[in-house]
Amino acid sequence: MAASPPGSVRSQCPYCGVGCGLELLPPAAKNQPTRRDADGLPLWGTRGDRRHPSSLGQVCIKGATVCDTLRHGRLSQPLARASLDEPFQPISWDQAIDSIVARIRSSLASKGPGAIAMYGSGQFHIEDYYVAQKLLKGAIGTNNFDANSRLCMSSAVAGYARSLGSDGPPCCYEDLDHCAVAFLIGTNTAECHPVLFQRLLKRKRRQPGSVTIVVVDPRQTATSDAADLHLAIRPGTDLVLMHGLAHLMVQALTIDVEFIEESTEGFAAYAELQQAWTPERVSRLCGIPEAALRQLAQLWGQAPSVLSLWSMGLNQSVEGTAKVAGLINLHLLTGQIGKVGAGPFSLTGQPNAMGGREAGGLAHLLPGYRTVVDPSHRAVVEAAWRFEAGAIDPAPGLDAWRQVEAMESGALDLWWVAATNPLVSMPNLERVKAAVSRCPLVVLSDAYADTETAQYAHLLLPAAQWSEKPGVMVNSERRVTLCPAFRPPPGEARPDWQVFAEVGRRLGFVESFSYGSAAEVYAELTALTAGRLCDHSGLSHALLASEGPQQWPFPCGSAPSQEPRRLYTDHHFPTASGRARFIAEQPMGLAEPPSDGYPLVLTVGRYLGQWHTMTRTAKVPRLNALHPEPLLEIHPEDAGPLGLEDGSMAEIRSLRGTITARATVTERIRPGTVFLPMHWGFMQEQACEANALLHEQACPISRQPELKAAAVAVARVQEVAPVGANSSTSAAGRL
Ligand SMILES: Nc1nc2c(c(=O)[nH]1)N[C@H]1C(S)=C(S)[C@@H](COP(=O)(O)OP(=O)(O)OC[C@H]3O[C@@H](n4cnc5c(=O)[nH]c(N)nc54)[C@H](O)[C@@H]3O)O[C@H]1N2
Ligand SMILES: Nc1nc2c(c(=O)[nH]1)N[C@H]1C(S)=C(S)[C@@H](COP(=O)(O)OP(=O)(O)OC[C@H]3O[C@@H](n4cnc5c(=O)[nH]c(N)nc54)[C@H](O)[C@@H]3O)O[C@H]1N2
Ligand code: SF4
Ligand SMILES: [Mo]
Repeated sequence: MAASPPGSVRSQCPYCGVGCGLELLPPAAKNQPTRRDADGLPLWGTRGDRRHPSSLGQVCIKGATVCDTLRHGRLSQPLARASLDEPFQPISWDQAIDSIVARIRSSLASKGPGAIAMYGSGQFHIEDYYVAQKLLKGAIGTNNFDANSRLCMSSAVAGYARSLGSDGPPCCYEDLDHCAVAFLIGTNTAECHPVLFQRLLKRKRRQPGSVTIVVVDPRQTATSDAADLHLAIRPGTDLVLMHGLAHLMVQALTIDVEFIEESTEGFAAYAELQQAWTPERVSRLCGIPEAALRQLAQLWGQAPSVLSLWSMGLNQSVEGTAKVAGLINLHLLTGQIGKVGAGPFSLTGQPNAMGGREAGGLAHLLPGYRTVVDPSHRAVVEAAWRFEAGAIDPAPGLDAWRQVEAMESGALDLWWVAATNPLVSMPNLERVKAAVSRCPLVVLSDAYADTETAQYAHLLLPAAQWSEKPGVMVNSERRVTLCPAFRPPPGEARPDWQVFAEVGRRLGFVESFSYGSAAEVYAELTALTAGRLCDHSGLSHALLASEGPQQWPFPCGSAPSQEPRRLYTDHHFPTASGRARFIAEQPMGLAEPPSDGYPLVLTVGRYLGQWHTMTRTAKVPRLNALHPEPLLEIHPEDAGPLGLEDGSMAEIRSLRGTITARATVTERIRPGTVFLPMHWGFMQEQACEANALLHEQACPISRQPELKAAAVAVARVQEVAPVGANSSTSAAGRL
């Protein structure tokens, strides 16, 4: 291993939920060419941190280029305007915070706390998340704090809680080295969690017979290219597939009767439900050969260990929670949980979406995996925060989409958006634009200046981002990493938690919000997790700095260790009975199935080299070169009758809008399904607002919208637009 140069810093990558360890190399380090950033400051170098147990020195192209994104286009001072048609003017932090506090006070007096809402992000550090909870749920008295995790992980959160009694992925990355079957469903791991995928591939290359990779995705992807078995199911039919697998495994008696009897409940109802899901019916509904279904059931049933990995292909659905439960059912049926190489493992999207869950960062949660509806949970948190009993509202607050609806109806006075870009990432974008335009005060805390959401804000607050503020992040395998500050923030940019704390103090809660450092904030949070499943109480900034990243549970007094920690190895679950629950739910299918007028299903996802709304990755020429433009994937059987050729421009229409994109005609997608990337918002030169086409219907339990499917029609655009002049609904929305 190359020795660490003096002054190098260890941190976690601030992109995906794999949470790889990075080693940041100071600009003056030997062998580093001196490159400079937008301000002429020397650039830090990046390499994988070999001592980080989650990634063992590996890093993907986004992690490797993160330092190139840190300076360009930053917001460096607070900016304000009275109305959306005026230009922004610089103001001081004092004035900015005064105007927020004045609005909160006037809203509290006229409408009550429900007129105030914050929409945060899995890209917050855990300290940002925590102080935001305390401000909204404690000091202001509204649970209207939600995060973009609602669009991302909320079905996994709800699914784990329903089936196992608590949120919290039970597995470790090390399970990839031991599983006999890797079941990848609704995840393009190769592009979205690249370092994990490479770990699996490397094993497969070294010992080809040791693991069988199964991928379930309506598209052929870089992930399915490595699969032994790829089931290109019809979008939205995953729960049908899972019931079909259960049916076959029960029939073949490849189930774990002892585990079912001793560690689960609800089996009878489940066994009855899946009787109807015969292989013939399932293969017809899913649009896959019956032989492939049988092959998979046999594989799973006979495997000594099955590890399932999933992400948005399951979560982003009107039956997202049922799909997650459907997958967990299969693990309970076969006893594939709480042991090495096995378990239902949701891959977290963002670098700290996990930490957000632990800090209580959704509208129904409180810190320490607690909920607002539980009186004893509220009492513990109120006491810890030293607010009066009853300070926390017992009703869940507005989730992401309901915040939009509240703006639409005029119920919200203040919408504070932080570390997310909803004017690209929310569904039904034209409706979002109209709703946001009605809100009297829209505040945006962002690190970058020209985001789509900034075009709809009145007040822009410059955020110090990763590398400029110390804080903690938690990755998909429950590993907690300290991310130190090693560069100065630009201009007047401040850490988000400091801004939230300042608002709390100016509202009169001086003592509750007088933190001296991020370490103090973290210490307060860890105390609130003591005795809970997500126990951080033995962790601190100091311990993480000296001992390196640690997995939770880490109760007070735990010895630091690199040994993998798994949950539920004793087969005892945090439900009332101590047993895990089978959930018997009938599949419902898509909220908006294809119809005569809109005969295709549009699905929307990601490219390897771009991160969400491109505020960071679009600043790296190497990443842009990987994907020069957004492309509509369409099968030749669908493209042919439309006269659509490879490379021609297509118009894509849904009930909510019309956009254009260049078509790539490919057999890699299922006939009847088309695909667009989510990344290119209306501020991009090649705007392609996929989310203008999507509807907002959501899972009734998790409230996660169905961002993976909407019915569309595609037509050929007669005039081929020159590259860079890609028109879209966006033009109308651009201010
Ligand atoms: N490069 C890159 N990596 C990222 C991100 C990024 O923006 N860029 N974002 C991060 C975040 S926040 C997240 S949440 C994750 C997301 O990670 P993934 O969920 O892996 O990514 P997506 O591309 O959104 O969707 C995954 C796959 O679901 C498939 N799919 C669509 N409909 C269905 C269906 O009905 N059933 C099944 N089985 N599959 C379906 C799509 O074809 C797609 O290939 O990625 C993280 N990593
Ligand atoms: N159709 C469709 N839509 C989707 C999805 C999909 O698969 N399909 N995926 C959904 C999912 S899973 C997700 S996670 C969302 C992601 O969607 P967004 O959250 O909207 O995407 P990002 O571009 O990551 O936005 C993060 C913002 O935070 C800023 N930022 C970075 N660091 C900091 C910081 O420390 N502080 C502050 N204040 N700002 C910071 C960045 O500049 C950027 O503007 O999109 C969702 N939308
Ligand atoms: S796999 Fe994810 S966490 Fe790891 S370097 Fe790539 S983007 Fe960063
Ligand atoms: Mo996500």
